[in-house]
Amino acid sequence: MRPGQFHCYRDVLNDVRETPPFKGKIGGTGPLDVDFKINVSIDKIILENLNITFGGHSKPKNCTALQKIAIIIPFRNRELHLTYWLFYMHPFLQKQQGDYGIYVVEQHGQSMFNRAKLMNIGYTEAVKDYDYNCFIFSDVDIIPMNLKNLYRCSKYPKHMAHSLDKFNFRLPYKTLFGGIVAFTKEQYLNINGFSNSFWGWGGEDDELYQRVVAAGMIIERAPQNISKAKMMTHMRDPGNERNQKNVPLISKAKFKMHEDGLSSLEYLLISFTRHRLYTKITVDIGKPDDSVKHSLGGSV
Ligand code: UDH
Ligand code: MN
Repeated sequence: MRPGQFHCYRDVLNDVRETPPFKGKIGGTGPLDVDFKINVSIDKIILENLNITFGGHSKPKNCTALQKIAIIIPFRNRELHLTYWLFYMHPFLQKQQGDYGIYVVEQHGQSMFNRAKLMNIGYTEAVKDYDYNCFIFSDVDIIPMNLKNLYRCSKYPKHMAHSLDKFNFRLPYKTLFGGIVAFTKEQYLNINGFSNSFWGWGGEDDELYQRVVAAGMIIERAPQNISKAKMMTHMRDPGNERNQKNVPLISKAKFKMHEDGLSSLEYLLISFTRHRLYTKITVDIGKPDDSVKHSLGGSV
């Protein structure tokens, strides 16, 4: 911290819930009007966020942030959703005095989507890029509706998408841990990240919850009234069909977590490009059979 600088307001690692809501000049308070019908364009967002440096980084000017936050977004073919996300989230994160960078991890090709593996890749690439200590893994289509919903890490892994318009702002089941989750570096390493074995839609978030529990942690959720968020409505994407075969993997988390995750992550980096509003990481992650081949010890 430079002499004369102060820690940012509301930014004490492990204790974000204790601090009071924003006051005075630091951004706004309370609800945001999130609307997915308005016109948005990348050029307009750039003009409205001139403080952002290439790769989609920003840090507060008048204080030193304790948390350095990498936001990891799994991605394929959702350009419009990403544009809305950037439109709402850059101002949001700056108002929250975030020292943050945005990483959009794009799965190359047509093979079955693997959201969880993209998260692990985002983590792995982000730690090489900057001294991050907090990782927020977010779907591209969910926008918080209240500035008090802090994009920060906490004492325990934090679930940040428990109050979605899609579910009438209620938690559909207690162990839901999808959409947006926040982990400190330590917490994420502690569970060896996500499983790499979930291809297609579903289950990887439930398995992540099991890892957290198996590692002796609990999950945190901010109060429901400040955690409201909107999800853009969409159809299921081609190449991300529901995979019923994933279900049995969930209960095995406890036994598999140390061999399936960050420690076993394999991918081919196709490109790492700093765009004006985000860093795009395009990767070839293989296809479901590849991992079977590996576990059988090479070529089959
Ligand atoms: N994602 C992509 N591209 C894809 C698939 C998924 O970018 O082709 C990413 C994106 O960040 C998305 C996230 O993965 O927000 C999760 O996928 P999802 O949004 O499809 O998951 P969700 O649970 O949708 O929201 C389930 C299917 C909705 C069917 C609704 C029918 N009424
Ligand atoms: Mn969605």
